[in-house]
Amino acid sequence: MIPLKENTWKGQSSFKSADTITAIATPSGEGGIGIVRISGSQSIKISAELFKPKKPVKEFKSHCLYYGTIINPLNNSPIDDGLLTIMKSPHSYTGEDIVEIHCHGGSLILQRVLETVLKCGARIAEPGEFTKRAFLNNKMDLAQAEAVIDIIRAKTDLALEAARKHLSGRLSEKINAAKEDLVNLLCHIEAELDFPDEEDIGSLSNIGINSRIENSIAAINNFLSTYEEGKILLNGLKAIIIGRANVGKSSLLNILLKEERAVVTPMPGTTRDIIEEVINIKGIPVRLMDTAGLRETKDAVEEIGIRFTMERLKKAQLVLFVVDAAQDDISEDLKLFEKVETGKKIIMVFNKMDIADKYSMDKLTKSFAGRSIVKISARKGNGIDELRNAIYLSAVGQSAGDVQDVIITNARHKKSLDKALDNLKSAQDAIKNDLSREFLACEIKGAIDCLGEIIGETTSDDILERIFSQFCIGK
Ligand SMILES: Nc1nc2c(ncn2[C@@H]2O[C@H](COP(=O)(O)OP(=O)(O)OP(=O)(O)O)[C@@H](O)[C@H]2O)c(=O)[nH]1
Ligand SMILES: [Mg+2]
Repeated sequence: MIPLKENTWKGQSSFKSADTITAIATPSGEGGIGIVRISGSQSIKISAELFKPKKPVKEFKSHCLYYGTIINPLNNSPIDDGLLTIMKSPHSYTGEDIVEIHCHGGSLILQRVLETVLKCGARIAEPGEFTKRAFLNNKMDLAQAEAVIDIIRAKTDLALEAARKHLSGRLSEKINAAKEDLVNLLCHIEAELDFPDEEDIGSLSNIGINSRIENSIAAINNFLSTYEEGKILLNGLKAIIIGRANVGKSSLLNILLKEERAVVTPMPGTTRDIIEEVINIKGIPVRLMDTAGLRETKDAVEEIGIRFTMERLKKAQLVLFVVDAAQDDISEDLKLFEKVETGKKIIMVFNKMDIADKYSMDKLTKSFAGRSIVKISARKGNGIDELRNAIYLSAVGQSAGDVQDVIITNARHKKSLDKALDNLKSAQDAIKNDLSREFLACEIKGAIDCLGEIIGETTSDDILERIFSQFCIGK
């Protein structure tokens, strides 16, 4: 039987560290309240030395707040008045005894409280060490621990919602379910290999195995299909405004921004450089790029601008392809569209609707039939809400603002899912080529390990180190 991997950090039983750690848990700068956090077996003993309440600290109930004076135990001089709460093991964030000292939120006062805690025997926590301890004490898995960073760093409502769902364990549940299906399949295959004569086990046909692998591939593809959307929720959407010269690209940027940011003139070739601005569409930051109109030109500066436009196009996630709806000849727009259409999401923006006639409109509509089309007048401001909505929908995809049950936002998770998919495809090849079931078992095991990496069961120690080092101190 091939053993499944397990990381060496995490033992089978509850993790114990000899050190009691401490850090300032609130951000630097001035604030009403600042918190110094202590975690570990000595935390209650340490707090009893420096906190002087009416009744002794050792009589404090867990999860209650007590008022007292924080003192320097060397000379009994007061440092600050404050509140203290104890969260006894295992019912705490780290699973260890945690003490939080709430004092006034000035950097000097917090520093003095921290120094006193250190003098009483704690050591300063490394970045992410509280969460690392929570992970090692099985209070949360790795995907949940990563969600803690995502919550702290969330810049949009939707990113926050996705991170909250990960922290609640929804992602881990789904990954575990996908993993469990493969573990069951592997057990059956290995039982057959180990006990070929045992009739009770029942033999699995190649077709049966293939269809179970197919189901797992579909489940993994389902996760992967949410990644593009997940990246946008986390980092915002890069949208590029593209079109022939003079179609109204800069006018569109200005009206979306609600300010006269880009120069607009009736002369084709006005914009030379890329103009980049961020707008907020229903909580999603959209980085809009206005570009040089694309046309044949002998002007060296304009030519450079056009080259920049094509380079930026590669990096954009959404193209707003602007067409002048009032013009009769759209042959150049069609040629340009062919160059731009590279599998990216495109919204066709028919501009200058205030002066467009039925003839030119019919021609345009027919040429771009089946595309997502929004009709606007950048000059009059018509159709802009519809365009904002279309941009928003292209960013949030099918969820239309309701964060799906599980959405992949983390590049590490995507990589593990990709690897699991490769393993399962190799397993299918092994069936197709009639290779021995050992090969098959090995590939399925590889896929199981990759899924285990996401929740931290099979993650290598250096990756664990790297993940927790991204945290801030005090979390
Ligand atoms: N009637 C009408 N005119 C418009 C509209 N939008 C833009 N224009 C005019 O079209 C001309 C070109 O507008 P721009 O926004 O500079 O066009 P552009 O695509 O950025 O042009 P380049 O930077 O040269 O590529 C200006 O005279 C605008 O006032 C519109 O909705 N209706
Ligand atoms: Mg322009």
